[in-house]
Amino acid sequence: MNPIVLLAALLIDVGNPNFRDHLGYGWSLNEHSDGRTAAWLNRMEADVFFKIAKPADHQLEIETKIFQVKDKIQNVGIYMNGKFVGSQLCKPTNDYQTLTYTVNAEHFIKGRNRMIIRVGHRARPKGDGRKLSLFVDKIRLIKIK
Ligand SMILES: [Ca+2]
Repeated sequence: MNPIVLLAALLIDVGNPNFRDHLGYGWSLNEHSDGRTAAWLNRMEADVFFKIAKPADHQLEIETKIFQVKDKIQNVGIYMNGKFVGSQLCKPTNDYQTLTYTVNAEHFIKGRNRMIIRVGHRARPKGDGRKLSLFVDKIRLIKIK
């Protein structure tokens, strides 16, 4: 675990080997692309682990590019410590986008937290053996109050 704490924000730089301990089940390998470090989700859900000293309301931001599945709008749901937080529909774009969620204090626990990112769709790109959905660059948790 190697979180950078800045202004009460927790940043997980996905794709950077120094942050790999934050990622559990559901992630493909670390990659470099578009001048960024990132990793694909290659399952329907993926685990993210992080530590919090004291539960508080946070804004969660996931900076990601999606693998577009024909005729489908990607839907991304978040579970924190087993409790459903919310879901967002992704914009159908090949650019990076930031998905934001409000996570209330009661969703967190003091110490090690487990977040699950759950996707609605994944698909196999041509020439790639994996079934992909989100290419995640950064995950931020920003304290609201
Ligand atoms: Ca990154």
